[in-house]
Amino acid sequence: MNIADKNQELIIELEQIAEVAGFLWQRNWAEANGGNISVNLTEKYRTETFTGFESVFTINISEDISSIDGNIFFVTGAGKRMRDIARSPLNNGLLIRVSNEKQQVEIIDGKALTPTSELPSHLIIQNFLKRNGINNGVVLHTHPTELIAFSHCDIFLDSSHLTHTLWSMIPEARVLVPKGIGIVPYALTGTDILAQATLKELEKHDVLIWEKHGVLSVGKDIMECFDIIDVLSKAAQIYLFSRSLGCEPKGLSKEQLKELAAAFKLPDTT
Ligand code: 2HA
Ligand code: ZN
Repeated sequence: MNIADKNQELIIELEQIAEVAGFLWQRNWAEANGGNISVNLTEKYRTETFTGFESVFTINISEDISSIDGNIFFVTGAGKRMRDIARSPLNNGLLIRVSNEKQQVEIIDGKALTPTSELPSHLIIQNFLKRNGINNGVVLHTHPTELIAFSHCDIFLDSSHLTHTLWSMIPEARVLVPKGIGIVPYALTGTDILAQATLKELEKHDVLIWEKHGVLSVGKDIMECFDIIDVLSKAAQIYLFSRSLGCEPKGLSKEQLKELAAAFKLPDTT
């Protein structure tokens, strides 16, 4: 049986995931198998459609993830392309159930795929989101060219400087990214070190740059997670275009940023 047949809410979520995967590819942020996605679908999945696990996949993470014990997720498959996920999410991603105690994920629907190489980061972050009251957590990781370029320049590896530079390029950046951008120092992809460093930054921010690698955003809605990266990418492009016109962009002034923060009732950190 196709697992989606009797799960209308699940189908809608999978369609949204597919749409965003297509955006990532169209934006040129998803070369080859770049990027990965997880979405907590526990509230959308109708357990009466469950017909048994296909297989299990052992995980090896130091963190306790008991907040998501028994939760059900869509995760992209290791080595799978966003452009293929856009066409067919369940042929290029998996439905999994987490077992904290057994240190494994049980595969509900996987077509013999392996979960994303960034599974440790995804599960630790999903556990953090759940603990903070977000039942339908989303973790979106992608490779936006301009933002990665910024992370190759020492001056922009300062979270406050990067945040203020990008906020000042376009008002929407200030409004859509009120907590600014965190920076995670370079660490090998797929490791617990990267996951732990990411978790630390998520205490303060909803969107992070993984130095010389990519961007990760979290939230409760996959479209919003995409929007946040999209607006930051636009801000980065404006900065670079101004520089290529031969000038250092003026940016919104401190007063203009303060005015925006007041108008949109944002925390005033300018
Ligand atoms: O899945 O982007 O970070 C490929 C990656 C790893
Ligand atoms: Zn990546």
